[in-house]
Amino acid sequence: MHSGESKLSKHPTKSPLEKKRLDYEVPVFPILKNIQNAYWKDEGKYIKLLAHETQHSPPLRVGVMFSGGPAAGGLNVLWGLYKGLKDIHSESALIGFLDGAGGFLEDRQIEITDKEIAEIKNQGGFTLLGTGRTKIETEGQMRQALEVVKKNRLQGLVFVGGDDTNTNAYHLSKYLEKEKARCSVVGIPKTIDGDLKGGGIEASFGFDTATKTYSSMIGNLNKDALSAKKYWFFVKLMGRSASHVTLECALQTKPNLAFISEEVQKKKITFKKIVEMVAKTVIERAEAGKNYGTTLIPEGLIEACSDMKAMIDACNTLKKEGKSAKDLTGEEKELFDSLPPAIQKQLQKDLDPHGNMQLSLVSTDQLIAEMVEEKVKDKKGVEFKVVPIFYGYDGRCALPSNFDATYCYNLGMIASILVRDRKTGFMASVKGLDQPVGEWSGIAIPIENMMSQEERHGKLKSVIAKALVDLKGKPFKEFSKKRDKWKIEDHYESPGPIQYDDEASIGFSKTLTLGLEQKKSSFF
Ligand code: FBP
Repeated sequence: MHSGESKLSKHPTKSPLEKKRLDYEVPVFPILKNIQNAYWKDEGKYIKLLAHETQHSPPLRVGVMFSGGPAAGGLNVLWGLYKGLKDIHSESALIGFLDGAGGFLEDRQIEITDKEIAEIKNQGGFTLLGTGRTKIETEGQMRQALEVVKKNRLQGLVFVGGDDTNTNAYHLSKYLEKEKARCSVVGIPKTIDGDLKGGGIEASFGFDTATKTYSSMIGNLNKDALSAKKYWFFVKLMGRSASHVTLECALQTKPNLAFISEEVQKKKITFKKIVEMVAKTVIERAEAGKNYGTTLIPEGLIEACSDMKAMIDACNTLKKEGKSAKDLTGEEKELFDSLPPAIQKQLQKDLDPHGNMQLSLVSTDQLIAEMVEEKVKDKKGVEFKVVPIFYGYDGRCALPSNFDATYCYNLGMIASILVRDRKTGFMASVKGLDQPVGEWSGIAIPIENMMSQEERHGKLKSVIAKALVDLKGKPFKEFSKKRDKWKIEDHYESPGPIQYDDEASIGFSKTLTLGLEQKKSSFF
């Protein structure tokens, strides 16, 4: 057994606020206060925790790993899982695999004990274990996984990740079942992008903290725009496929412009048209004496534009064939050649492990800025000075909001009960997130129910589809009703930094997206 050195020891210091956050007592919903009384009731589409008579369980050995981009609250999943396992039996053990599935397959691990837990409570990042984007997909990787499970005598394996991770967790659960490994595989819904939801998952963790962090900074930019009155702030926001982050930040801060990739794609808006739309607003605001403003741009926007998408797809295909953008032809070549050299370079970077272009590394903010500048430079009265900004990595590892800290701790505890009761292929979830914690219910969703068929690498595969912004949903409707007013008039709002103390009001506030979505009647 390889054992990894705890990464914590390399970061022994904490700021006063980080120290204070160690003492934040996370509330749990009532059933978790006495975990030994909890049992699962089948509700058809999901199973629900209810209280019953006490059950005793032998000690459990459980492995856990993070996967994909970090998201605030992940360390509280470890804390909740550890607490749940110890409540089930004081001799239970939690093994943390290092650097994601890559470290798991190589059996690089640490045992998580009271010492580690004392340091990670309510802290930001995935620091204790690290994370990675290795996937467990092939037959060979499944076999390797089985060996690690057997070697460590694991009764449970908890995957903290997004749609892809949970998809693979499901396939692994089936494989382990087939091999009679008696190890439960459980998923925890994580991603700041907010695109793992639906089917009983109300929100992925990390979205709350990330959007509050970005909105706080966008709010500051709004006030700067209105004070100095000389800059346009073009803010690119993370969210590769879905624009939930941009939509939430727009609702929180009321910028002059915000694009939603799903709408752009549906209306088949070209990149050229986007540039024209921004230029038009810049000119109209200049006519109103306002040579300043804020614009929000989702990371996935360039892929949502039909012309850019065709060019990016052509670049990806060439890359997979060992060729380069020099080999582009026709309209794709024309578009590629019209882009600034810095952007051309970014578009030619290596693909990510999913075979996608790394959009977080493409400066769409800069690109739109340069193209708009070209369009408005000779217009009378327009003084266009633009500051391109990217908010993404800045919000993934923030100190978790009270909401994420609490949600994650509760999710970790729910996962421990799933393992105890040998439930495999389930994702832990909480129902009633828009309600006070005392009214939350612990549920678990069979991952199989979330699966649909998608073409991956030319073959049909069962996967969890990403939850994109619903253009008929309340959050988008609210935005589209108000956005025209925000364009020329200044309705800027500044939500300020995340609050930790004012528990009753601001401290436990949820995202506007969650509030608006939960107003709808049906849960599924
Ligand atoms: P996950 O889906 O893994 O949570 O990651 C989401 C994300 O934050 C995207 O918005 C972004 O495209 C991606 O991570 C970039 O990640 P990295 O540069 O760390 O690979």
